[in-house]
Amino acid sequence: MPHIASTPYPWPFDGSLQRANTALVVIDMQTDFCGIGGYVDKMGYDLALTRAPIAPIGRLLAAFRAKGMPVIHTREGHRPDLSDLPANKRWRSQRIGEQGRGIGDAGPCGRILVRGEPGWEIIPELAPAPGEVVIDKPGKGSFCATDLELVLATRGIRNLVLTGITTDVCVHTTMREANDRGFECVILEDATGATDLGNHQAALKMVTMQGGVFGAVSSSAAVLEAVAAL
Ligand code: C5J
Repeated sequence: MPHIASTPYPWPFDGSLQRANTALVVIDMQTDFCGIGGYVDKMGYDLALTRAPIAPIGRLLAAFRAKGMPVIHTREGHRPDLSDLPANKRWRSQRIGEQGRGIGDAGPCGRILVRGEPGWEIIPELAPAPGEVVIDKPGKGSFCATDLELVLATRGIRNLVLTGITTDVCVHTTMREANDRGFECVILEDATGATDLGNHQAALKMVTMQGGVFGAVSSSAAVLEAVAAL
């Protein structure tokens, strides 16, 4: 049975690793999270940490596309009228970096995390290919207020290979939401990144507790090897 080498168990749990039932999920690889002048940059965090997964994700995208396997991208962002931006989310975002400038406000890459603005776009290196699903989400998780679950059910996708940024926020929230819905998840240590290295490492460690409480942890190399054999 095909497996991906991972911790704390070979993934997926039952060896049902097939081209059709396994999707690469690329979370929030947007300029606002990893580009110069974007939200994370203006908050003062180290962009090298959130840019680290770009090359591994690029290799994974090429491999999944070559095998005709499903690829799903997500974007965090809000309507231009901010009607889907909770007041507390906006208020908190204005407390860090350039004081008073947070989600919805104008920045060097347009209005921060607002749909249609340059900073909200997925970075060109990892741009979705024609036909790939793009999920627009107002929250940290990819299932809240989106049609992701319906898309996965319609396509018969059960296994999710989770990549993107940030490990401890949107990737972790998505992994928890997916796990609770019965999806089999693996998170890739070198294809994710956080605004803080310690948080990245802690988020990965959390997954491995209790026999794999949310799924498993692996690497892009292990996934590439398994996908090549499918
Ligand atoms: C955050 C994300 N950290 N994509 N978003 O606000 O992780």
